[in-house]
Amino acid sequence: MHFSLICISLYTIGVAVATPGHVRQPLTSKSKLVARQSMPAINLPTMEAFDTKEVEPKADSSAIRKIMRWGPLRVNAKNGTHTGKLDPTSDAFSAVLDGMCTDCMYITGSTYLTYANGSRASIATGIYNHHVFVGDIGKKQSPIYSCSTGANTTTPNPETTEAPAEGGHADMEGMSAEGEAGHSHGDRVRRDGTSGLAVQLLGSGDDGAPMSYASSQPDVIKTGFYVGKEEKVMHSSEYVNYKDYPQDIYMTIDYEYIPGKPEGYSDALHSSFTVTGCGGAGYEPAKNKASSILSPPLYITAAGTFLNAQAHLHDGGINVRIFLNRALVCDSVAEYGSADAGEATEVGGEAWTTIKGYTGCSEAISMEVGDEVVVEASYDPTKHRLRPGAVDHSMMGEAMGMMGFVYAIKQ
Ligand SMILES: *[C@@H]1O[C@H](CO)[C@@H](O)[C@H](O)[C@H]1NC(C)=O
Ligand SMILES: *[C@@H]1O[C@H](CO)[C@@H](O)[C@H](O)[C@H]1NC(C)=O
Ligand SMILES: *[C@@H]1O[C@H](CO)[C@@H](O)[C@H](O)[C@H]1NC(C)=O
Ligand SMILES: [Cu+2]
Repeated sequence: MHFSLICISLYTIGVAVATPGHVRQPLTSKSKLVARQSMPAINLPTMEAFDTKEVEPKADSSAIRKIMRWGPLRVNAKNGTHTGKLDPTSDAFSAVLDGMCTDCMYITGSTYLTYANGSRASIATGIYNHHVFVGDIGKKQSPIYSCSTGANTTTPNPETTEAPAEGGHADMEGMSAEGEAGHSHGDRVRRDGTSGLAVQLLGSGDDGAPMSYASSQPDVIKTGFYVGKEEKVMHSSEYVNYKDYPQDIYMTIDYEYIPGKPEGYSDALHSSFTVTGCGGAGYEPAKNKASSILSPPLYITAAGTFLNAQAHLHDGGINVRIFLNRALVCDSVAEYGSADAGEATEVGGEAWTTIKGYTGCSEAISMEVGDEVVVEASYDPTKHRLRPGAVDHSMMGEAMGMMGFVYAIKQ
């Protein structure tokens, strides 16, 4: 199981092609779709790689593995001025990443932060990786499921898009839906495959595990994310500096790919189901007792293979389960602890454990058009306290219950 679903991984990023300035994408009657961040693709600078190292592949022996870095990216002192949008204490960066392969099949990749000398920048050194989103500009996607409410999603990843706003800056005004201001996902923007949005390819947040398109059952299916020759790979990220001096860091991507469109591999993408169906992803769970909620039925609209599933919950969450035609097919359980040495485990004087990972479902599951999917998310704030809103810089106390997964549409 090498798949990480993180808040930002639920995004596609709106890269404005024909929509200058802040744009609120069209709302459907059943969904709260709110524009978030913008990034005119046209103005996105291209950043050359600082350095590149080729190392032995781990996930697929036929792949090429590279560790590439971009920077320096200056993250201002805690008491300095900031450009972040999803978190007002963070600094935001975005660029087309020169050197990332195109006309190639991405197998796996992780993103993390380093200093010039290669050592890690992390909470332990005063740097919080709010998120790194690595996207494919130009990738076309078709929807894979619709909501029973009648509003077909127009994206296989209906969770969120960051929609275009001026100068690559997110618009706080767009963040009020579902009460999750300051949190990096949950709202959704309609997209239609022709709008020039960036589709998520790789990425990570503070739980920084790799995102893998590689099937654990290569005899059943081989999967990867194909980036076309005319497409571009970009990043959009935010970091917080807890030190009172600026720090220069390097956005680092460790990834494996196979050049071209390798024989026998299916093109897969990252998507997610949420218990809120087609609405915003955030909701308020019961505060003083265990509770579960079920999504409305979702219906598969593109036959394919579901694999590498992993939950996304907030603290207090227990598990997310997927029922396919009423049968339990995946149960992804949160694992609590301290994610990292140096991670704050005390908030407002109270001990607090945080989700450090999840068990996942790597098995390839075939889904047919018309299949019914129901998502269930369980919270138990008596076992693990909900994430405190005001204290944590990035999250409100609200819950999310999502299952992220890789999906290879049958050709
Ligand atoms: C931030 O704090 C440091 C250390 O106290 C101080 O030297 C610096 O001038 C402060 N910067 C601003 C912009 O206030
Ligand atoms: C690497 O650079 C960072 C930031 O400048 C510094 O704090 C750290 O001590 C350096 N590590 C080594 C091994 O030189
Ligand atoms: C949603 O999509 C499915 C499959 O493409 C189609 O059969 C159905 O009519 C659509 N529903 C709406 C409300 O557009
Ligand atoms: Cu979340």
